[in-house]
Order: sequence, then C-alpha cells, then structure tokens
Amino acid sequence: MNETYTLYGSRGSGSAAVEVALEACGLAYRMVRAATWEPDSALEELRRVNPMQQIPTLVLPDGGVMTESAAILLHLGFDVPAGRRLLPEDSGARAQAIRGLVFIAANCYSAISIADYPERWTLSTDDKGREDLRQGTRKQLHRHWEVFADTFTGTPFLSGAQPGALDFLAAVVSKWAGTRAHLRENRPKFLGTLESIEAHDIVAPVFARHWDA
Ligand SMILES: N[C@@H](CCC(=O)N[C@@H](CS)C(=O)NCC(=O)O)C(=O)O
Repeated sequence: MNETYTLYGSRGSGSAAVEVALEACGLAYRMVRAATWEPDSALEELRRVNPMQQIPTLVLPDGGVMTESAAILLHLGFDVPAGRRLLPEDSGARAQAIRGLVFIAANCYSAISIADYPERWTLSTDDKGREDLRQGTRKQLHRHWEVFADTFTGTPFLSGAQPGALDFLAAVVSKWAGTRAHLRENRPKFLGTLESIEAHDIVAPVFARHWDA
C-alpha cells in the first residue's frame, strides 16, 4: 500500500487543480510527470492505471485509482477528513459547488478535449474541416463559461469566504482555449474572481509551477 497519494500530471494541465486541492488539505503526494503530448514521460505507467491516459489521475493511499477531475475533488471533499475545506459546510452552498464542478467537467473540460484534438471527433481529414470544428467548439466553450459566470456568482470566491474545489477547477480549466480573453471582454467581474483565486496564498505557488507569469 502507498503511504501517500500519487498524482499523474504535467505542467499547465488539469492536474494543477488536484495539486492545489492536495496542498490546501495538507495531504502528502508524489508527482509523476505523464502526458500524452510528452512522449518521454511516464505514459505507459499512466496507461496501466488509466486506460484513457488522461491527467489528472490520482492513485489513493489504498491503491484505488481516481480519474475525472470533478470526481477526484469530490472524493477528497467528502471522504478525506483533511479535505472538508474543499466543499462548503452549508448544504445548499455545497449542492451548488457540486453542480458547478459537474458543469465544468461536462460542458467546459469536455469541449477542451475537442478543441485540442479535433481529429478525434470528426471524420473530416482536411485541415479546414478540423479547424472549423476547433473554432466552433471554442465558441460554444466560451458560451458555456458565460453561463457559468452568470450562474456561479460567489464572492470573494465561488465557494464563499475561502476558495474551494470549485474555485480550483474553474481557475485551471479557464486557462485554456482563449477563455480568459473572452471573459475579459464579456464577463470582466467573473474574470476578477478567477484572478483573485489565482492570487490566493494556496493557489499562487502551484500556478507558478504550472504557468509562466
Ligand atoms: N474528463 C477528464 C478530462 C481530462 C483531460 O482531458 N486531461 C487532458 C490534460 S488537461 C489530457 O490528459 N489529455 C490527453 C489526451 O486526451 O490525449 C477530467 O475531467 O479530468
């Protein structure tokens, strides 16, 4: 049995959200660099635990494998005593946080996968067909973020007085596919919330490891 968590991830990827959560909870973890776009990374080891070869993948201290960012964050929030701070204490607020996590996974993270790998999602083999799919997906992704911003209006953080799982996932997934630039124009207040999350003491050091300032 492992004594600590093992997090498969890579710089600038979704593993940053889980890394922030583990840090916020003070849980010990070992990082394994693995990503499909990094052929020199521990890809084969990742495939053995997650046939999707996606990150974040978290191996729990009891050897159980967790994939899917929202599921990982919910597991830590519900089942790990040190993870309680990841989800709001109040039941109504917690329900909204769960809704928000699933919203991001279903409507935003999934669109990133299409925008990043259009060739997996269309039979079109010409560059224009793939680029059209990429651009259409980005447009829909940005619409989804507008809906998110109008629905999840928590302040100063989405989870309330302190940032939690919803904040961590929103701050990471909004880093990609032109989302922040779109929000700057269309939902500047929400962009301000994302920037406050990024600047928080727990989040900032992890983000500094993942993204250049
Ligand atoms: N549904 C997964 C998606 C994870 C995902 O797409 N991760 C990306 C990195 S940010 C990945 O590993 N992509 C590699 C690939 O699909 O080849 C989640 O919510 O965690």
